[in-house]
Amino acid sequence: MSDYPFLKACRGEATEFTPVWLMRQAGRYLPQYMAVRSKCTFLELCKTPELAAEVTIQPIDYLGADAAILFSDILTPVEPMGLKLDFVPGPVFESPVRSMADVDALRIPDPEEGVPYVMETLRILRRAFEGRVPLIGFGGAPFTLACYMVEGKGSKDFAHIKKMMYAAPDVYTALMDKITEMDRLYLNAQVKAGAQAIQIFDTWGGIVSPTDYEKFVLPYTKKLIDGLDRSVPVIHFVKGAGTMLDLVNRAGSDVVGLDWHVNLGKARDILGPKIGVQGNLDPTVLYAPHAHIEREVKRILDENAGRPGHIFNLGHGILPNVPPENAKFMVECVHRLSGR
Ligand code: 1CP
Repeated sequence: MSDYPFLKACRGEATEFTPVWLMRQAGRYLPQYMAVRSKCTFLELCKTPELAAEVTIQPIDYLGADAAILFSDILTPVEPMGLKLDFVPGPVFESPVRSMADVDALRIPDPEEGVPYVMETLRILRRAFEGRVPLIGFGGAPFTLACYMVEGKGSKDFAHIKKMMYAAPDVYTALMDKITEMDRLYLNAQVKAGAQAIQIFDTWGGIVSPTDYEKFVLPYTKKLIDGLDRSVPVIHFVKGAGTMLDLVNRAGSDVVGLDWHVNLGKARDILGPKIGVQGNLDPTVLYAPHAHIEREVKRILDENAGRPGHIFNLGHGILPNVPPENAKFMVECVHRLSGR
């Protein structure tokens, strides 16, 4: 089933309409999700394949999105490395990684043993979706995973990870090497379990200067992508990287994710005709009246100007309290306005 519009667009082939899905399309804005989530914790949900599969399917049924994304978190595979993880609701590591001894203590488990529930969820989903929508697996980019592992939680200034980068480069390098290897095994195991595309989320890749991105972030993402099973397309999303798309492109993905700080047409000119793009609607637009949502969808489609290799998406995850019907209307607009 390689002729799903989403997969064709990933490969740069022409499609009858522009495929669309939403980052974080399963989640708190959907009452169906809250009904399942009210009976267990977020981690229990991720670790129970039948429930994780159920909430993955919800936005496909409701929104009519053209691709499904595994329900999990970028941090689930970090827990079996030996770091106790909690969500409150953002992720928290009890003992952050700060020294070489901390790095040495991290394990690189076989994904089928470390995160069997992720692999089982993918197998259930592949059976459930066959002939309907393709299934996206995902992971965090090494740098974004390192941000959480070193800070211990989200951060505004990321002082701990930057301090490690600048003042203890040997510790930073050892940590990044270990995370990159874990990620490579994890994502390849997802492909083996049924993922038909892989998305790499580098949510914090844009917090460093272009010079530091090239030195401290890019080499690891590139090494990761070079080591992936390329029988499936790879999407690489770096938030806040609009000024360094040439560097992001060097990591070697098939598709580059775009946030909303960059003009899609200009981004495509920088990336070149062989690279697909995914994005780039400002997520807050889903709070706007329908007429405004429709104008913004049209503007982005116009910026793409019919070039093949465009996947419509938000520029970052869907926000809480978005009216579900606005998300559904957005998907409808993309299909209606791009139909050719
Ligand atoms: O209580 C709850 O229900 C938990 C909320 C929640 C959910 C629904 C978290 C905690 N993670 C998720 C699911 C999730 N996370 C998906 C699901 C698949 C989908 O429908 O798209 C995905 C792809 C992620 C990936 C993820 N987690 C990223 C990368 C993408 C992004 O949004 O930037 C990041 C940075 C995380 C960390 C994380 N997990 C949860 C929260 C609230 C956060 C963000 C914390 C922060 O801002 O630092």
